[in-house]
Amino acid sequence: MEENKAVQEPKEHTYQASDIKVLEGLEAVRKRPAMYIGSTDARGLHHLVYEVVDNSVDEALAGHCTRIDVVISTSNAISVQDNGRGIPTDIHPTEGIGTVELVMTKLHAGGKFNHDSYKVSAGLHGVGVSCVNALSSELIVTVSRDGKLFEQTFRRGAPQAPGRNIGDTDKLGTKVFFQPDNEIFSELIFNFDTLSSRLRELAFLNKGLTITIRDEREEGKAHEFCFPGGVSAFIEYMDHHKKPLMEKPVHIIKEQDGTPVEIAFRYNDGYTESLFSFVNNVNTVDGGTHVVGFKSALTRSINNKAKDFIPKNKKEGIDLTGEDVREGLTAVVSVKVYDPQFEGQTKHKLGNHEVKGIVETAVFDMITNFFEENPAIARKIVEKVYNAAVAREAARKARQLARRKSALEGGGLPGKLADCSSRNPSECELYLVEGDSAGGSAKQGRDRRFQAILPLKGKILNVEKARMDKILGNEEISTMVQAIGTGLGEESFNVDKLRYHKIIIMTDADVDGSHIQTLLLTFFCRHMKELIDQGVLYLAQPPLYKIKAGKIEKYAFNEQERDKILAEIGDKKGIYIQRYKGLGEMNPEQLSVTTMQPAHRVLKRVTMEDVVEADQIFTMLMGEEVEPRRKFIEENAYLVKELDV
Ligand code: 28F
Repeated sequence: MEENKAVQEPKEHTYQASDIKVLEGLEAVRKRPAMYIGSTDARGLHHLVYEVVDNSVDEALAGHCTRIDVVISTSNAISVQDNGRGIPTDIHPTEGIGTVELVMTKLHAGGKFNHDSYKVSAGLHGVGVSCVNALSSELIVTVSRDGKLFEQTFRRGAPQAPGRNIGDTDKLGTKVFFQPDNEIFSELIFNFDTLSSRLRELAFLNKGLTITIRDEREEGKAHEFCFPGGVSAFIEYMDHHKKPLMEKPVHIIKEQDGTPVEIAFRYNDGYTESLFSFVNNVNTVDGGTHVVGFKSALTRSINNKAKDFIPKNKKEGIDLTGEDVREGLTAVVSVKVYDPQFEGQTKHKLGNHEVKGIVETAVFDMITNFFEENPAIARKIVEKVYNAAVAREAARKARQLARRKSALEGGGLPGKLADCSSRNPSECELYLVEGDSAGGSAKQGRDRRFQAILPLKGKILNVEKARMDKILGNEEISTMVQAIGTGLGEESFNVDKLRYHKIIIMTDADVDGSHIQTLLLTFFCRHMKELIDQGVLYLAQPPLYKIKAGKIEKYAFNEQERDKILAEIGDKKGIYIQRYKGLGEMNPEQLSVTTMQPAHRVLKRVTMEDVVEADQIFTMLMGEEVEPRRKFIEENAYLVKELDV
């Protein structure tokens, strides 16, 4: 056949049994992509990049790759390049197809023999780069190895031809270019910051590995990460808004019984605990045995040390609990496990029992040594923990007193709570309403069968800067905690006692309202994070505008909706637009219809998508340091359209 200059016809490719199996495998991925990458929205799209990068990180873990470069192209295609050994380009001895094709088309080929790499087999991670291939309209692998440049192209996972040498090179490494398939993904635009923050995390977790990202869609937009300090640098990054109690984080790097353990922690003068944990570089948001091991070793070693610094009589009856030793602590726990077993509905909790003991042993020894070598720091930590314990005891007594007091006054529920009649938590909702006037309207506009109202007067305490005893001493917070029913603090928080399966924050759409909203979110994030994880917490979305024209009366929740309604109405006479400054401007009926009735209202669920970022933002906005807050406001002020003055 005359060779067609325009398109290189694919050479005849004799399909073997294994090919059919491979195509069936990739077909399965294309049929139900969410089963493999979780979703086909922005999260799933970005997960493609992490799958490819994980293979390069694996090559770095094996000690052969020192650099990974990621590029976002103008067409939102991604290329990832590493300087590892390069995927072998021979014909695989047992599979009878090229090794490159094997890695790119076989599910769970995993890029390496699993017994010698820390591939994560559970959860969304480790489905293998073959899924990326199946979900890409085009994917090109280029391998530099044995002096040759080898390339193979795939379309929606199917090889277009056997791979072939296209030139010579003196480099080593693997490059994967892929264009996500617009037939699969609802979102096709990559977010630079999302990718950058995960790449930064990987650079912290793999000390010394250089990872770069460049965005060809925006000239000069690029980041480069390399942290010889590893997780210790991670602590300094997360804590840079906080005042440290000690100069350098405690950094533990140990291979305990064949399990690499890397831990860093540092105390600051605040009261909140920020603990992040990883298994094979995957963020275990719900902790697990590695975290339990770290916590028990830390508690034990500090209690041991306390005997040296706290006089017997002062120590009487005050034992330092896990909560006390973690006040003001920022820590990162990272372990590498061959066969990680994940638990929990989100697969973000490590279940391997043996890891608890491994981490506990590694940490206890190292902390005890550290305290021996740094008595001044040990003393500072013990004193801080002891004061936390004393404050906790005081808070416990305050709670007991309050409980006794409210018991004496009859009924454990706060007077200000307008409770609902239903006793079935799963259908009940609690509205936390800013101000008594809106509270009044909400009480009148609610469905009293399943909607409870708790008016909050003015600003609640900024818990970012407060210790537990002050938190519980705050009237607004203790009222809210009593209404919610779960109790507070590690010792007594019990999600089974939750009285409402929806907690809805309803504040004015002005500066004060958003301040109260942020204070409430800080409180829930710091002290009732499980409610956020369980998807219980929501933000009410009151309307911003009311548009009247004759008999027409419509509500708009943002400028776009307002303009759309105005366009629909056209240029009739007598159009009346009201911009709501606060909930109090609506009568109960309006508030009910626009913001409270399930049939009409819009609720925004609060999620802890990226705990590191969230932690940063809360610390910066609510913490002690003024400078970072000023900088943040300066940098983001342009986002504020209509500043209420
Ligand atoms: C941009 C994405 O995928 N890098 C990779 C390697 C290196 C080896 C390898 C990969 C098939 C089953 C062995 C090289 N030399 N970057 C990447 N780098 N896969 S993926 O081997 C896969 C073979 O197991 C490699 C010696 N051993 C392994």
